[in-house]
Amino acid sequence: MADRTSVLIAGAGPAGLVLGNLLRAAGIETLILERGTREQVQARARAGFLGANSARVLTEYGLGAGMLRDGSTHGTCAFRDEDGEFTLRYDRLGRGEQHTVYPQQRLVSDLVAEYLARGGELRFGVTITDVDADTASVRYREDQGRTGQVDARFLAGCDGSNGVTRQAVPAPARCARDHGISWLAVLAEAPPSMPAVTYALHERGFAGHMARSPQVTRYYLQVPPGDEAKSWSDERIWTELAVRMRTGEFGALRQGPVTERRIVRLRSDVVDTLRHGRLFLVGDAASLISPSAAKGANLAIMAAEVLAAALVDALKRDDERGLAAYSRTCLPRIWRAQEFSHWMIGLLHDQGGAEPFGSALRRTRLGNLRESRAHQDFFAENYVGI
Ligand code: RFL
Repeated sequence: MADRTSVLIAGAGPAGLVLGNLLRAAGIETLILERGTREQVQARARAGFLGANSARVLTEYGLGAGMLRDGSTHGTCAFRDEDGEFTLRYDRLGRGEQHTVYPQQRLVSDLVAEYLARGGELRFGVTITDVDADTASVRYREDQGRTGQVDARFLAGCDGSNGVTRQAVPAPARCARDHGISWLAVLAEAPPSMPAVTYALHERGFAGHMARSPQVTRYYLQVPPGDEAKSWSDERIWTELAVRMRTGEFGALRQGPVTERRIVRLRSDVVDTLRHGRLFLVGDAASLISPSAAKGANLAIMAAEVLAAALVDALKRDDERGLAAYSRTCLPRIWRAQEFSHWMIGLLHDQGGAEPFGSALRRTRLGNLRESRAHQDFFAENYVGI
């Protein structure tokens, strides 16, 4: 016999866990099915930069204790290129907002604990294999091999960009771009080397520096498409970072062991209707966004809040207007983040001598950001906001 619940949530990432917590706070019955183990989910180091809206949602719904205790606020970023370095105090530009830096794995651990404390049901090691958006039912397979079915009133697809729920959406409803750029994403057990997020533009390719905690720093290196992470030894990473970060001019990096290295292809896509029958897509399942502007987890939290309010109205007050408007409410915000993320890709990468026109445009965009208050306000508003 099938299990029953009010809202079946596929996936225990930021999207599924924020949604689950908000629904539990309203007393709604939920079940989260998650493919990974609890340890795997709580160890997945990805995002770190939470925008102002994310910090508000987490704080307002009682999910922000860890973030407020151990996170740090950032309101400055720096750009380096052949013309030197300049710093933007984005917390004094645009809407005057700042980031809170709190590693995603810490946030996910907090959200799992709080969801369980709120009486939410969460099964790890369970892979959803089939989704029926019209009847709101899923079939699953447990790691031990047992299979089963859950029937729900509503389904929330929070299973990421490679999940199964977005496959229940017809193929033509997707809009995608591969930017043809790859990054080596590195986590190093080394304190941050600079007080701010630093974007280094260099003829050898982009390099980025982002604090994650007082002991851990994320670095990015643009690498040729098709490159493999295993060809980047610790030594090669630090040598290349030193060149692109122009350490001779700006000071050495604080080095430490590299604990994670992986290739990230810069790709973006948007599913153009986030509702199909009784299925609602949230987070990366709704829209994959390149990490160039650190928006993915922030979009996930934004949509989770919108969907939670709509589901509460539907289930408690029999009012489905919020559900009917879900796509309309979220898509403009998703596209705005996509547009800015794409703008950042243009700012951070060029092909040097191979494409001099593009290179000159890139330098001009950076020059505008260096000199024009209007460009700086545009940057600040989009960088922290959604
Ligand atoms: P997630 O986090 O991918 O979670 C989906 C969950 O669904 C599970 N799952 C399934 N469960 C059951 N059955 C199935 N068939 C399933 N298929 C999948 C998975 O195991 C997983 O647990 O999606 P969610 O919740 O939408 O959250 C999205 C964010 O994780 C993502 O957008 C961000 O990490 C993106 N991102 C960043 N976002 C920011 O806002 N700020 C940042 O600073 C930032 N830095 C980053 C990033 C992403 C990165 N990578 C690796 C692409 C840095 C990097 C390097």
